[in-house]
Amino acid sequence: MTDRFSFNLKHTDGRARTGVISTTRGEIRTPAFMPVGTAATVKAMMPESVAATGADILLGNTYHLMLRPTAERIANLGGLHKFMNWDKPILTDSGGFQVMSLSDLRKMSEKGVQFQSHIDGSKHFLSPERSMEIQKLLGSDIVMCFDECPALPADRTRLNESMQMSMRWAARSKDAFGDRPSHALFGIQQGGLEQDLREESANALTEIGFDGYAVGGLAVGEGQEAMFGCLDFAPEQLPTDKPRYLMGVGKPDDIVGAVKRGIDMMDCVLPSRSGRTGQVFTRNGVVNIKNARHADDPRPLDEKCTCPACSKYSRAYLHHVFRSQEMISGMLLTWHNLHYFQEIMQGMRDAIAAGTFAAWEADFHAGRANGDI
Ligand code: PRF
Ligand code: ZN
Repeated sequence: MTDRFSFNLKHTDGRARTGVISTTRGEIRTPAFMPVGTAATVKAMMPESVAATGADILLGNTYHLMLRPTAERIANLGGLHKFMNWDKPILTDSGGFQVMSLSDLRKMSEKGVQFQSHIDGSKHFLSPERSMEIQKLLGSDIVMCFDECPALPADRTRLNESMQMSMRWAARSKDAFGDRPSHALFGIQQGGLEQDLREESANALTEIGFDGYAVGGLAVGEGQEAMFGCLDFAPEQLPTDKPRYLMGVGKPDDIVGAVKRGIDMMDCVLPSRSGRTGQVFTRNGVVNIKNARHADDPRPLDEKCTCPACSKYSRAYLHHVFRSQEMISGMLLTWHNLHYFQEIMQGMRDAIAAGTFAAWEADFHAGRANGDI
Protein backbone atom coordinates (compact mmCIF):
# COMPACT_ATOMS: atom_id res chain seq x y z
CA MET A 1 0.00 0.00 0.00
CA THR A 2 1.06 3.50 -0.73
CA ASP A 3 0.11 6.85 0.78
CA ARG A 4 0.31 8.66 -2.55
CA PHE A 5 -1.52 8.37 -5.83
CA SER A 6 0.85 7.32 -8.62
CA PHE A 7 0.94 5.78 -12.09
CA ASN A 8 3.60 3.36 -13.25
CA LEU A 9 3.61 2.77 -17.00
CA LYS A 10 5.08 -0.70 -17.52
CA HIS A 11 4.88 -1.61 -21.22
CA THR A 12 3.80 -0.10 -24.49
CA ASP A 13 2.94 -1.91 -27.72
CA GLY A 14 2.35 0.54 -30.54
CA ARG A 15 0.27 3.21 -28.86
CA ALA A 16 -1.33 0.73 -26.43
CA ARG A 17 -0.10 0.92 -22.84
CA THR A 18 -0.24 -1.23 -19.72
CA GLY A 19 0.65 -0.20 -16.18
CA VAL A 20 -0.50 0.13 -12.60
CA ILE A 21 -2.16 3.00 -10.76
CA SER A 22 -1.40 2.88 -7.02
CA THR A 23 -3.85 4.35 -4.52
CA THR A 24 -4.28 4.11 -0.76
CA ARG A 25 -7.14 1.68 -1.43
CA GLY A 26 -5.26 -0.63 -3.73
CA GLU A 27 -3.85 -1.00 -7.21
CA ILE A 28 -5.65 -0.48 -10.50
CA ARG A 29 -4.29 -2.53 -13.38
CA THR A 30 -4.45 -0.62 -16.67
CA PRO A 31 -6.00 -0.66 -19.17
CA ALA A 32 -8.87 -0.72 -16.66
CA PHE A 33 -12.61 -1.01 -17.13
CA MET A 34 -14.68 0.62 -14.37
CA PRO A 35 -18.19 -0.76 -13.79
CA VAL A 36 -20.72 1.97 -13.08
CA GLY A 37 -22.18 2.16 -9.57
CA THR A 38 -24.32 5.26 -10.04
CA ALA A 39 -26.56 5.03 -6.96
CA ALA A 40 -23.98 3.43 -4.61
CA THR A 41 -24.57 0.02 -6.17
CA VAL A 42 -23.61 -1.75 -9.37
CA LYS A 43 -27.19 -2.75 -10.11
CA ALA A 44 -27.98 -6.44 -9.48
CA MET A 45 -24.48 -7.17 -8.09
CA MET A 46 -23.08 -7.60 -4.59
CA PRO A 47 -19.78 -5.67 -4.26
CA GLU A 48 -17.82 -8.89 -3.64
CA SER A 49 -19.24 -10.25 -6.90
CA VAL A 50 -18.13 -7.12 -8.76
CA ALA A 51 -14.64 -7.65 -7.34
CA ALA A 52 -14.79 -11.33 -8.38
CA THR A 53 -15.34 -10.29 -12.02
CA GLY A 54 -11.89 -8.65 -11.84
CA ALA A 55 -12.82 -5.00 -11.32
CA ASP A 56 -10.19 -2.97 -9.44
CA ILE A 57 -12.23 0.25 -9.32
CA LEU A 58 -15.84 1.46 -9.56
CA LEU A 59 -17.37 4.67 -10.85
CA GLY A 60 -19.81 6.66 -8.72
CA ASN A 61 -21.85 9.75 -9.59
CA THR A 62 -21.90 13.13 -7.86
CA TYR A 63 -25.23 14.03 -9.49
CA HIS A 64 -27.22 11.01 -8.29
CA LEU A 65 -25.69 10.80 -4.81
CA MET A 66 -26.07 14.55 -4.06
CA LEU A 67 -29.81 14.21 -4.77
CA ARG A 68 -30.29 10.89 -2.98
CA PRO A 69 -29.25 10.10 -0.26
CA THR A 70 -27.12 13.34 -0.27
CA ALA A 71 -23.34 13.63 0.10
CA GLU A 72 -23.64 14.97 3.65
CA ARG A 73 -25.59 11.88 4.75
CA ILE A 74 -23.00 9.56 3.17
CA ALA A 75 -20.17 11.53 4.85
CA ASN A 76 -21.90 11.25 8.24
CA LEU A 77 -22.18 7.49 7.70
CA GLY A 78 -18.44 7.17 7.07
CA GLY A 79 -18.10 7.82 3.35
CA LEU A 80 -19.13 6.06 0.15
CA HIS A 81 -16.77 3.06 0.47
CA LYS A 82 -18.18 2.11 3.86
CA PHE A 83 -21.74 3.00 2.89
CA MET A 84 -21.77 0.64 -0.12
CA ASN A 85 -19.31 -1.95 1.26
CA TRP A 86 -16.67 -1.47 -1.46
CA ASP A 87 -13.17 -0.95 -0.08
CA LYS A 88 -11.29 -0.72 -3.37
CA PRO A 89 -10.81 2.57 -5.25
CA ILE A 90 -13.77 4.67 -6.41
CA LEU A 91 -13.70 7.32 -9.13
CA THR A 92 -16.55 9.83 -9.10
CA ASP A 93 -17.80 11.84 -12.04
CA SER A 94 -18.32 15.51 -11.29
CA GLY A 95 -22.00 15.92 -12.14
CA GLY A 96 -22.15 18.35 -15.06
CA PHE A 97 -22.56 15.65 -17.69
CA GLN A 98 -25.42 14.00 -15.77
CA VAL A 99 -27.13 17.35 -15.12
CA MET A 100 -27.23 17.91 -18.88
CA SER A 101 -28.62 14.47 -19.69
CA LEU A 102 -30.98 13.89 -16.72
CA SER A 103 -32.12 17.00 -14.88
CA ASP A 104 -35.01 19.36 -15.65
CA LEU A 105 -34.92 23.15 -16.17
CA ARG A 106 -31.20 23.83 -16.29
CA LYS A 107 -29.64 27.29 -16.16
CA MET A 108 -25.93 27.49 -16.88
CA SER A 109 -23.65 30.45 -16.17
CA GLU A 110 -19.94 31.02 -15.64
CA LYS A 111 -20.54 30.37 -11.96
CA GLY A 112 -22.10 26.91 -12.43
CA VAL A 113 -25.38 25.14 -13.20
CA GLN A 114 -28.73 25.59 -11.50
CA PHE A 115 -31.08 22.67 -12.08
CA GLN A 116 -34.07 20.74 -10.84
CA SER A 117 -33.85 17.15 -9.67
CA HIS A 118 -35.21 14.50 -12.07
CA ILE A 119 -36.51 12.69 -8.97
CA ASP A 120 -38.66 15.31 -7.20
CA GLY A 121 -38.15 18.64 -8.98
CA SER A 122 -36.20 20.14 -6.04
CA LYS A 123 -33.72 22.94 -6.90
CA HIS A 124 -29.96 22.43 -6.73
CA PHE A 125 -26.74 24.12 -7.76
CA LEU A 126 -23.47 22.62 -8.97
CA SER A 127 -20.24 24.49 -9.60
CA PRO A 128 -16.58 23.47 -9.65
CA GLU A 129 -16.37 24.34 -5.92
CA ARG A 130 -19.54 22.48 -4.91
CA SER A 131 -18.63 19.44 -7.04
CA MET A 132 -15.19 19.23 -5.35
CA GLU A 133 -16.88 19.54 -1.94
CA ILE A 134 -19.35 16.73 -2.72
CA GLN A 135 -16.67 14.40 -4.10
CA LYS A 136 -14.61 15.02 -0.96
CA LEU A 137 -17.62 14.27 1.27
CA LEU A 138 -18.12 11.01 -0.64
CA GLY A 139 -14.46 10.11 -0.07
CA SER A 140 -13.78 9.54 -3.76
CA ASP A 141 -10.23 8.34 -4.57
CA ILE A 142 -10.24 9.83 -8.07
CA VAL A 143 -12.11 13.11 -8.36
CA MET A 144 -13.13 14.51 -11.74
CA CYS A 145 -13.05 18.21 -12.64
CA PHE A 146 -16.37 19.95 -13.17
CA ASP A 147 -16.79 20.40 -16.92
CA GLU A 148 -19.35 20.93 -19.65
CA CYS A 149 -19.82 18.33 -22.38
CA PRO A 150 -21.68 19.58 -25.47
CA ALA A 151 -23.65 17.03 -27.51
CA LEU A 152 -22.33 16.40 -31.03
CA PRO A 153 -22.75 17.64 -33.69
CA ALA A 154 -22.11 21.18 -32.42
CA ASP A 155 -20.67 24.13 -34.31
CA ARG A 156 -17.08 25.19 -33.78
CA THR A 157 -17.91 28.46 -32.03
CA ARG A 158 -20.05 26.65 -29.48
CA LEU A 159 -17.39 23.93 -29.00
CA ASN A 160 -14.69 26.54 -28.52
CA GLU A 161 -16.65 28.63 -25.99
CA SER A 162 -17.68 25.53 -24.06
CA MET A 163 -14.12 24.17 -24.00
CA GLN A 164 -12.75 27.54 -22.81
CA MET A 165 -15.28 27.59 -19.96
CA SER A 166 -14.43 23.98 -19.03
CA MET A 167 -10.76 25.02 -18.82
CA ARG A 168 -11.62 27.93 -16.48
CA TRP A 169 -13.72 25.47 -14.45
CA ALA A 170 -10.73 23.06 -14.43
CA ALA A 171 -8.55 25.76 -12.83
CA ARG A 172 -11.29 26.45 -10.25
CA SER A 173 -11.66 22.70 -9.61
CA LYS A 174 -7.93 22.42 -8.93
CA ASP A 175 -8.01 25.37 -6.50
CA ALA A 176 -11.02 23.98 -4.66
CA PHE A 177 -9.57 20.44 -4.55
CA GLY A 178 -6.53 21.74 -2.69
CA ASP A 179 -3.51 19.70 -1.66
CA ARG A 180 -4.53 16.07 -1.07
CA PRO A 181 -1.66 13.84 -2.23
CA SER A 182 -3.41 10.60 -1.27
CA HIS A 183 -6.30 11.49 -3.58
CA ALA A 184 -6.25 12.25 -7.29
CA LEU A 185 -7.83 14.99 -9.38
CA PHE A 186 -8.25 14.37 -13.12
CA GLY A 187 -8.65 17.12 -15.74
CA ILE A 188 -11.09 16.60 -18.62
CA GLN A 189 -10.13 17.48 -22.18
CA GLN A 190 -12.95 18.89 -24.35
CA GLY A 191 -13.07 20.39 -27.86
CA GLY A 192 -15.37 18.08 -29.82
CA LEU A 193 -13.74 16.51 -32.86
CA GLU A 194 -11.55 19.57 -33.60
CA GLN A 195 -7.85 18.76 -33.38
CA ASP A 196 -6.71 22.31 -32.59
CA LEU A 197 -9.33 22.81 -29.85
CA ARG A 198 -8.35 19.45 -28.32
CA GLU A 199 -4.70 20.56 -28.43
CA GLU A 200 -5.50 23.89 -26.77
CA SER A 201 -7.53 22.07 -24.11
CA ALA A 202 -4.73 19.55 -23.46
CA ASN A 203 -2.21 22.38 -23.08
CA ALA A 204 -4.45 24.32 -20.69
CA LEU A 205 -4.94 21.23 -18.51
CA THR A 206 -1.26 20.27 -18.56
CA GLU A 207 -0.38 23.82 -17.52
CA ILE A 208 -2.72 23.56 -14.50
CA GLY A 209 -1.33 20.09 -13.73
CA PHE A 210 -3.43 17.03 -12.86
CA ASP A 211 -2.88 13.47 -11.59
CA GLY A 212 -4.59 12.09 -14.69
CA TYR A 213 -6.36 13.31 -17.79
CA ALA A 214 -9.71 12.33 -19.24
CA VAL A 215 -10.80 12.56 -22.84
CA GLY A 216 -14.33 13.94 -22.41
CA GLY A 217 -16.89 14.96 -24.99
CA LEU A 218 -16.80 11.73 -27.02
CA ALA A 219 -19.41 8.97 -27.43
CA VAL A 220 -22.04 11.71 -27.53
CA GLY A 221 -23.57 10.96 -30.93
CA GLU A 222 -20.62 11.13 -33.33
CA GLY A 223 -20.33 7.40 -34.12
CA GLN A 224 -17.37 5.03 -33.78
CA GLU A 225 -15.48 6.12 -36.89
CA ALA A 226 -15.50 9.80 -35.87
CA MET A 227 -14.61 8.88 -32.26
CA PHE A 228 -11.64 6.79 -33.43
CA GLY A 229 -10.64 9.65 -35.74
CA CYS A 230 -10.44 11.91 -32.69
CA LEU A 231 -8.66 9.25 -30.60
CA ASP A 232 -6.02 9.08 -33.36
CA PHE A 233 -4.70 12.41 -31.99
CA ALA A 234 -6.37 13.26 -28.63
CA PRO A 235 -4.58 10.85 -26.21
CA GLU A 236 -1.15 11.81 -27.54
CA GLN A 237 -1.83 15.47 -26.79
CA LEU A 238 -1.98 14.52 -23.08
CA PRO A 239 1.03 13.80 -20.82
CA THR A 240 2.56 10.34 -21.38
CA ASP A 241 3.32 9.72 -17.71
CA LYS A 242 -0.24 10.14 -16.40
CA PRO A 243 -3.32 7.90 -16.82
CA ARG A 244 -5.67 8.72 -19.70
CA TYR A 245 -9.36 8.05 -19.15
CA LEU A 246 -11.97 7.89 -21.91
CA MET A 247 -15.31 8.77 -20.29
CA GLY A 248 -18.46 6.76 -20.94
CA VAL A 249 -17.10 4.19 -23.44
CA GLY A 250 -18.28 1.71 -24.54
CA LYS A 251 -19.02 -1.46 -26.50
CA PRO A 252 -16.29 -4.13 -26.54
CA ASP A 253 -14.96 -3.02 -29.95
CA ASP A 254 -14.96 0.66 -28.81
CA ILE A 255 -12.89 -0.31 -25.77
CA VAL A 256 -10.38 -2.29 -27.81
CA GLY A 257 -10.07 0.53 -30.38
CA ALA A 258 -9.56 3.07 -27.58
CA VAL A 259 -6.83 1.04 -25.86
CA LYS A 260 -5.11 0.58 -29.23
CA ARG A 261 -5.03 4.41 -29.46
CA GLY A 262 -3.47 5.00 -26.02
CA ILE A 263 -6.37 5.02 -23.52
CA ASP A 264 -5.77 3.53 -20.02
CA MET A 265 -9.18 3.69 -18.31
CA MET A 266 -12.84 3.53 -19.35
CA ASP A 267 -16.29 3.27 -17.79
CA CYS A 268 -19.68 2.39 -19.22
CA VAL A 269 -23.13 1.31 -18.05
CA LEU A 270 -23.38 -1.03 -21.04
CA PRO A 271 -22.42 -4.38 -19.43
CA SER A 272 -24.62 -3.79 -16.36
CA ARG A 273 -27.54 -2.14 -18.16
CA SER A 274 -27.56 -4.70 -21.01
CA GLY A 275 -27.50 -7.48 -18.46
CA ARG A 276 -30.87 -6.27 -17.27
CA THR A 277 -32.31 -5.98 -20.78
CA GLY A 278 -31.19 -9.44 -21.88
CA GLN A 279 -28.35 -8.37 -24.16
CA VAL A 280 -25.27 -10.50 -23.57
CA PHE A 281 -21.75 -9.84 -24.88
CA THR A 282 -19.63 -12.92 -25.63
CA ARG A 283 -16.39 -13.67 -27.41
CA ASN A 284 -18.50 -14.92 -30.35
CA GLY A 285 -20.77 -11.89 -30.58
CA VAL A 286 -23.99 -10.59 -29.02
CA VAL A 287 -26.66 -12.95 -27.68
CA ASN A 288 -30.21 -11.73 -27.10
CA ILE A 289 -31.38 -14.12 -24.42
CA LYS A 290 -35.05 -13.19 -24.89
CA ASN A 291 -34.98 -14.74 -28.37
CA ALA A 292 -37.26 -17.82 -28.53
CA ARG A 293 -34.54 -19.97 -30.10
CA HIS A 294 -32.81 -20.23 -26.71
CA ALA A 295 -35.89 -21.80 -25.03
CA ASP A 296 -34.71 -25.42 -25.47
CA ASP A 297 -30.98 -24.80 -25.68
CA PRO A 298 -29.05 -26.76 -22.99
CA ARG A 299 -25.72 -25.10 -23.91
CA PRO A 300 -24.16 -22.35 -21.79
CA LEU A 301 -24.08 -18.75 -23.06
CA ASP A 302 -20.39 -19.07 -23.78
CA GLU A 303 -18.68 -22.47 -23.51
CA LYS A 304 -15.30 -20.92 -22.63
CA CYS A 305 -16.56 -18.46 -20.00
CA THR A 306 -15.93 -19.31 -16.33
CA CYS A 307 -18.53 -16.95 -14.84
CA PRO A 308 -21.42 -18.36 -12.73
CA ALA A 309 -24.00 -17.76 -15.49
CA CYS A 310 -21.97 -19.82 -18.00
CA SER A 311 -20.55 -22.49 -15.72
CA LYS A 312 -23.79 -23.39 -13.90
CA TYR A 313 -26.77 -22.51 -16.14
CA SER A 314 -28.11 -23.25 -19.62
CA ARG A 315 -29.31 -20.74 -22.20
CA ALA A 316 -32.75 -22.32 -21.72
CA TYR A 317 -32.72 -21.43 -18.00
CA LEU A 318 -31.41 -17.91 -18.61
CA HIS A 319 -34.10 -17.44 -21.29
CA HIS A 320 -36.78 -18.67 -18.89
CA VAL A 321 -35.81 -16.43 -15.97
CA PHE A 322 -35.47 -13.43 -18.28
CA ARG A 323 -38.93 -14.01 -19.79
CA SER A 324 -40.39 -14.54 -16.29
CA GLN A 325 -38.73 -11.32 -15.08
CA GLU A 326 -37.07 -13.18 -12.23
CA MET A 327 -34.46 -11.11 -10.38
CA ILE A 328 -31.78 -13.76 -10.86
CA SER A 329 -31.88 -12.97 -14.59
CA GLY A 330 -30.40 -9.49 -14.13
CA MET A 331 -27.93 -10.86 -11.58
CA LEU A 332 -26.57 -13.64 -13.80
CA LEU A 333 -26.48 -11.69 -17.06
CA THR A 334 -24.84 -8.66 -15.42
CA TRP A 335 -22.25 -10.93 -13.83
CA HIS A 336 -21.48 -12.52 -17.19
CA ASN A 337 -21.22 -9.18 -19.01
CA LEU A 338 -18.93 -7.66 -16.36
CA HIS A 339 -16.82 -10.83 -16.32
CA TYR A 340 -16.50 -10.72 -20.11
CA PHE A 341 -15.52 -7.02 -20.15
CA GLN A 342 -12.87 -7.70 -17.48
CA GLU A 343 -11.60 -10.68 -19.46
CA ILE A 344 -11.12 -8.39 -22.47
CA MET A 345 -9.12 -6.00 -20.27
CA GLN A 346 -6.94 -8.82 -18.89
CA GLY A 347 -6.38 -10.12 -22.43
CA MET A 348 -5.24 -6.69 -23.57
CA ARG A 349 -2.99 -6.15 -20.52
CA ASP A 350 -1.28 -9.50 -21.14
CA ALA A 351 -0.95 -8.93 -24.88
CA ILE A 352 0.51 -5.42 -24.46
CA ALA A 353 3.02 -6.74 -21.90
CA ALA A 354 3.99 -9.53 -24.31
CA GLY A 355 4.14 -7.21 -27.33
CA THR A 356 1.41 -9.20 -29.11
CA PHE A 357 -1.45 -6.69 -29.08
CA ALA A 358 -1.97 -6.75 -32.87
CA ALA A 359 -2.40 -10.55 -32.89
CA TRP A 360 -4.70 -10.37 -29.86
CA GLU A 361 -6.81 -7.72 -31.60
CA ALA A 362 -7.08 -9.81 -34.79
CA ASP A 363 -8.29 -12.80 -32.72
CA PHE A 364 -10.78 -10.59 -30.89
CA HIS A 365 -12.32 -9.37 -34.14
CA ALA A 366 -12.29 -12.84 -35.74
CA GLY A 367 -14.22 -14.34 -32.83
CA ARG A 368 -16.91 -11.70 -32.98
CA ALA A 369 -17.53 -11.93 -36.72
CA ASN A 370 -20.56 -14.19 -36.22
CA GLY A 371 -22.98 -11.44 -35.17
CA ASP A 372 -26.03 -12.51 -33.15
CA ILE A 373 -25.36 -16.07 -32.12
N1 PRF B 1 -17.57 14.81 -19.00
C1 PRF B 1 -17.91 14.28 -17.78
N2 PRF B 1 -18.47 13.07 -17.68
C2 PRF B 1 -18.71 12.36 -18.80
C3 PRF B 1 -18.39 12.86 -20.08
C4 PRF B 1 -17.78 14.14 -20.20
O1 PRF B 1 -17.45 14.66 -21.26
C5 PRF B 1 -18.78 11.86 -21.00
C6 PRF B 1 -18.66 11.92 -22.46
N3 PRF B 1 -18.75 10.65 -23.06
C7 PRF B 1 -19.31 10.81 -20.24
N4 PRF B 1 -19.27 11.13 -18.93
N5 PRF B 1 -17.67 14.98 -16.68
ZN1 ZN C 1 -20.16 -16.07 -18.64
